[in-house]
Amino acid sequence: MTDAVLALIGQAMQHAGEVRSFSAYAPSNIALSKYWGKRDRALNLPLNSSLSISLAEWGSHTTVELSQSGSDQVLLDGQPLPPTSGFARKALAFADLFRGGRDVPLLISTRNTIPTAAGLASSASGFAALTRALCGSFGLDLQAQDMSLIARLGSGSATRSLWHGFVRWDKGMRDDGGDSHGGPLDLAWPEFRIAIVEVDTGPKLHSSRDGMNHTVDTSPLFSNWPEMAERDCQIIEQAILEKNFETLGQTAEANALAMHATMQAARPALTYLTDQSWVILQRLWQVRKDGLAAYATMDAGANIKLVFLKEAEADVLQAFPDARVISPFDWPNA
Ligand code: 2P0
Repeated sequence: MTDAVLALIGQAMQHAGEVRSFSAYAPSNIALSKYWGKRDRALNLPLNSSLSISLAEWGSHTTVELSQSGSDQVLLDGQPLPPTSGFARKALAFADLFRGGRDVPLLISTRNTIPTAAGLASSASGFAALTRALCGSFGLDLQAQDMSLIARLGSGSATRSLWHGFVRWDKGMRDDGGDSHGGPLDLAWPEFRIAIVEVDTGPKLHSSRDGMNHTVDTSPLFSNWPEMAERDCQIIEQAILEKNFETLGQTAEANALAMHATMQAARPALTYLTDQSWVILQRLWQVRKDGLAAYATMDAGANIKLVFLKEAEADVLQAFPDARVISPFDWPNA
């Protein structure tokens, strides 16, 4: 089986020029309908499609250039990283896709604009920005859809970070992954809001990658997940197109809770949610009973993300004073 991404890069390389300095930006994203479980672990091919909202100015700025020192260097937020660190190793291994065995020492510099306190993993924006920067640096003229395929090899969630606004990642059917990429939903919803309610910013005990593989391998509830998640993805896409916020919110919250239920049924059990996460969820359900139209979604971490519309913003902030609100469409190209 030929990896579709390597074929794509190989083809584009035939027209590439000299390596030059190139800077790029990509936003982070939060899935409203989750990616959880892979049909191919090497290519990050998912068992189900997913749909996300990009986080506008919360993301990664990355510059790729030739390293003047003659050896690879990776900087994160201005600090040089040891080449053996997890982030440096992953970034350089990813750059090898473009170097194709040639001796091209690179300086890769990434700056994240996601507030550290928000505790959001940045692999989605990190690999999407790195893909854009590497393509620019190596002179590859690729469409966003093709860059999405490449970013997927770095991290599944990066597949969705090549665009602003709502993005759907179609799981695709092909074994080589050539049809498993993101694509934007052609619709702006300026009133749409997402807020992060911080719970715990400490390092995770289990990476998402290990967590999802463990769930697929051991959870008796997982067999129900791919079909249900595919259906949720469709329902949420339709709700967005109709601007039906209630259906969107209800489905997104149920989808996230179902994903966490598959983990809890894993053997041994896995949970990213803490007591405090549940306290926030209970508070949300109480204020919703009192009429607040806000819904929750949770990822492979303890933080709670709330989705709501502009008209509910003041009430959300009253109930959750520490929430950090993002306006995903308040961005020049969103
Ligand atoms: C998502 N998550 O759809 C889901 C929901 C976490 C929970 O994508 O192994 O870091 O690199 O493909 O992308 C996080 O998983 O995993 C993730 P890999 P990734 O956003």
